[in-house]
Amino acid sequence: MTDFRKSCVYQIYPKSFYDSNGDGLGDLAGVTAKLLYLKELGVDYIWMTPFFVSPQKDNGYDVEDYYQIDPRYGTMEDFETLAAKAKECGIKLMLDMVFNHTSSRHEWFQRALKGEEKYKNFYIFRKGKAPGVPPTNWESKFGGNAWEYVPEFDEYYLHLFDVSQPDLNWDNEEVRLEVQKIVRFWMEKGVRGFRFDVVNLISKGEFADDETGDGRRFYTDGPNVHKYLRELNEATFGQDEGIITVGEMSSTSMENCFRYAGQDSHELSMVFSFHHLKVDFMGNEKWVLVPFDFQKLKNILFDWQQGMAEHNAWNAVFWCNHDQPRVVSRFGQEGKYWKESAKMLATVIHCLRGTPYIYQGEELGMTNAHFTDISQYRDVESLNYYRILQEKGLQAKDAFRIIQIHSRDNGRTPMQWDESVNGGFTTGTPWIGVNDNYRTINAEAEMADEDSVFYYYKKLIALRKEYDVIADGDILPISPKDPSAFAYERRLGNQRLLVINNFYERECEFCLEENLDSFEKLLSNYKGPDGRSMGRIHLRPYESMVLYKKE
Ligand code: TEU
Repeated sequence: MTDFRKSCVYQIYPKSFYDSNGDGLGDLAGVTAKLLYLKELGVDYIWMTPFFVSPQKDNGYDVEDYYQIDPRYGTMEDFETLAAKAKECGIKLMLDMVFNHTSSRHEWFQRALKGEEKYKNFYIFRKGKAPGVPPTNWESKFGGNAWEYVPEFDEYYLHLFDVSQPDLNWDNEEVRLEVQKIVRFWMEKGVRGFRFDVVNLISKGEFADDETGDGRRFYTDGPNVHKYLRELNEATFGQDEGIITVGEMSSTSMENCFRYAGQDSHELSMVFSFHHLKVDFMGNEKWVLVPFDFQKLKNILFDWQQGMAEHNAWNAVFWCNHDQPRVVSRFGQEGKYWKESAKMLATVIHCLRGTPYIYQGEELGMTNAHFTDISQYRDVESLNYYRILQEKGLQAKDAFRIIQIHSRDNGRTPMQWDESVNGGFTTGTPWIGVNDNYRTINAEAEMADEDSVFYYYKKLIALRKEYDVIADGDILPISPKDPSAFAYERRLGNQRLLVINNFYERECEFCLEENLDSFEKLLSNYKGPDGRSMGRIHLRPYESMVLYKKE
């Protein structure tokens, strides 16, 4: 059985990974072509975001047919080749399953629209409160009211995301059986992992107006999520111990995650939660510009680390994915200390208790997009909010600045392979612009430099396999209120690991009740001697180190 505690998952956004046929879109054959790169990095799983047939309104998170590969990404044969070749490289596949909603083009929804009761009952149709007034005031995550009116029925359907993504009705057993069939189909194709998209939203509670918010309290971690997850587990992946699962949990609570990812709860192997990535929001409001709150970041990560450990539940740990800006631009820096800060951020995450996830390009220190015009953006959410912010009275340039910082497209620019045109991603016209810095930040250059961010990630992945304390140890924050340092200890029996990071460019002094000189240094982003002296350490800009001792 794979020990997912010692594993590392690498996320691929196929559309932006590698284009094998010059049409400007990455594809499955492109992933196959780069397997040796991933093997060199040392990852155990690749999670690929959806490549099923889809109108691509939300880049594949709007699924039209769960059993077919979208021709833009290739064929079933390409998938089978990828699965076979990945296996030869010792890499397992994790697929992304979007079951909270389908595309409005899915046959089920099309038949629902034709008035077939069976399929109307696959979705959530409700009468309005009054003529022209939707059933509730809930807001869609992509902006606007979450209900769309269908004149033929004089009813509305619920879409927590885009209007083209109607929510499925999980209270209908037929829906749950269809979902099981799909999971089994991909298990039979050799898939060894599943990521379930926004899976804590599948069970809606009461359909009532939210007087104080956007409605999320009614449908987040809803009444039957645990029950439905256990049912899915028992009927599908739970039959095979080697399969790992991760649930994407939107605005979840820790108490619920104890159960979603509890060792004995028979739901999922682990969870993604996002609270630590809202520290540059204003409350839940993402579309504002505020500096990140370092203290809050530490508090949230440490609370989750310790809480989940106490309840024998397991985290996925990560900074980046296809919905997030690039972490080096967000919490590190792109300037003089680009490399040091990228490595420091990697250390913070990879030594935590949980399974680390790397998002494509993160291991190269890829940065935000730096687009200069709204026409360069592709993401439905960014385009919607650019409009909404202006409707709310912002000047176009101010709305644009917010999009530049928070857009999901920051993470979706093509992977930078080499210094050739388009960073070697495609010989055609890329579907979204390549970041200009590909001439300096690219895989080829980093693989030729043993001091690169790439090799640093490789070392972190290997350390987790070598040192049980990283996979299995307890977690103890060190001086959690320190204004500059992000430091913690991992402990397992007589093994101790100290992870000390300066999160800022300013130098700092850090003190511990400990003789640091007695620890062996396993890894650092600076070469040569460091500033340790008994129980004190002087940390240089973004300095990061992993110290180890067996007592
Ligand atoms: O994302 C869920 C989600 O709610 C967020 O990450 C969301 O994109 C962000 O909060 C908006 O600010 C998942 C997928 O990862 C995302 O790509 C999809 O668009 C979304 O579900 C709908 O399927």
